[in-house]
Amino acid sequence: MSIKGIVRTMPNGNFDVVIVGAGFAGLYMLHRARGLGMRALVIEAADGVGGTWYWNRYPGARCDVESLQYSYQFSDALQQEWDWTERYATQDEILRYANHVADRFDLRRDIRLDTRVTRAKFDESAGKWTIEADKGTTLTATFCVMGTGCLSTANMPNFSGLADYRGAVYHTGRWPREKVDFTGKRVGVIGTGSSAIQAIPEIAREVGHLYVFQRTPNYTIPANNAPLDPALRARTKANYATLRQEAKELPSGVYYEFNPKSALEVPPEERRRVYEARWQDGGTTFIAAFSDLITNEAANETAAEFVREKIHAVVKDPKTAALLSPHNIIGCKRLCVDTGYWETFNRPNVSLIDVSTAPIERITAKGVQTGGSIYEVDALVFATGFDAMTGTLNAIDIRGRGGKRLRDKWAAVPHNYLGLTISGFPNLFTITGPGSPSVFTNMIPAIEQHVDWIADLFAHMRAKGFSRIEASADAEKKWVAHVAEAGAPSLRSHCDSWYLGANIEGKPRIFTPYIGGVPVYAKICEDVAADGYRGFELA
Ligand code: NA7
Repeated sequence: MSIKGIVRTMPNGNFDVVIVGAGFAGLYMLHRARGLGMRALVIEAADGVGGTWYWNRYPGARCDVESLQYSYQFSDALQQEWDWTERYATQDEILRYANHVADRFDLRRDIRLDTRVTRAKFDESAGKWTIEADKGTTLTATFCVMGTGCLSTANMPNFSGLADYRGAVYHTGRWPREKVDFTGKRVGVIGTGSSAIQAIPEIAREVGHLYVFQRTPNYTIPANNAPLDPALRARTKANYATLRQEAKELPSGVYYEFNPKSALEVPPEERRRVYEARWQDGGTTFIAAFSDLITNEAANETAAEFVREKIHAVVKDPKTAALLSPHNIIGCKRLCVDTGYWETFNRPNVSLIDVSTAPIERITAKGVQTGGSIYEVDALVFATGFDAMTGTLNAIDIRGRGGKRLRDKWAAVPHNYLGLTISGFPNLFTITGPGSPSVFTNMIPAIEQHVDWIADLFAHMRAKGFSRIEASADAEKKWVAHVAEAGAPSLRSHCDSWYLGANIEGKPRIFTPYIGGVPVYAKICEDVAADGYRGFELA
């Protein structure tokens, strides 16, 4: 019998903790809960572990954090034995890593795959959560931990006529397991976000013709990806403890070199030299070229202009180069990292279609209609992003005290305390939830910090004989105000991106992640715990 089979035969039942999602958050939470001797179960919608890296299998998918940093640090044996092969790991390699972790720590026997959680309801009299999933699964648990990820609910624009389209339809965030063969086909990619920017160069190499439907041009920095230098890998492994600690002391939680100077305090030649060096080095470190790129519009414009010049230098057709050139804040939307993106637009089999002024009107049986033309395509790739950070939690019918629905509570603002808990929803935890640094840092260490905090809390509750914890309304109110206050100085909180929910029609525009920096945030969490879990009611 397969391991999956064994898990599937587990009866419905009562657990100390039910964890939703078997991505990096769910896997580590299970490991820690088990270490505390808790009866724990992970429920996962996919038929494999890996979360984001299970779903985002589109061509060219890679992490934009360097592989030596994008990994767990809770087990030194694990970080010593695993060998990343490239500077930026591919989706495939990261998924293999997640599977390795699941095997190495014998996690699979407590993971129920192929099961989607639909409801979670807090029963006040029993002090337990009832978690319902498809296939008739009903579980009860003292604690419910959501490890549902920040970018896991695909955004599928509701274009009229889509149902009539006769070609194949894909979403980058729901890519099929089997290889999609685009050889010689006419393919349309909708979107020019991070996923599209990674996928477009790969797809262009295969297709007969590629149409890229661009609504907003985006900034991207070359990855300069390469096989990992074995000497660097060995050095990093030898110094992992120090390097990980250094990363934790940086606002982004990622160790790259920060320049404390303002972009405006140095002469233009010096500025250009710094940008060029960062450009050559590659990756998101570009945005740390000067200290004020994300707080001062004039400083930001110097970086934006540098990238626009690069686009014009690479893209041969000046009209296409102009169309590809963004004029918004660089770093407002998450800075993309690419391999050969701008160069792809020099290919004769690639056309850039501007849908900024003439939006996509409809999808016809044969293709995409915009600006009075129909672009006939055999396949359509939606690289249209996600209902980020709150979308997946809101898609589950989560009910707290008094039957209050989370979706209703979050209708205007995703109220939370520390991005980890929600007042009115006792014993419920959101790993890398809204109001925490999550997407502004390195996700795996951010996950570990949350899981460790939750596990320490479980241990504390057991030691003190508590079985229930809830954030107070007052602590929650203050935290939401603090998140907004921390976000205010950043240019990011004033421009359109999925950080604000601006990509989803009708979604309230709230700058959702906590941008006060990793060390500040970690210290707050530590202090809250040290202070007897300040802001919480324990019973
Ligand atoms: P993103 O960054 O949200 O990008 C989605 C893209 O899809 C973006 O270019 C959108 O244009 C475009 N889009 C969305 N809806 C439409 C419609 N209706 N018409 C035309 N174009 C549309 O998602 P990604 O998956 O690329 O990346 C998400 C994160 O994953 C990324 O930031 C990394 O952290 C990893 P818009 O800009 O809204 O005009």
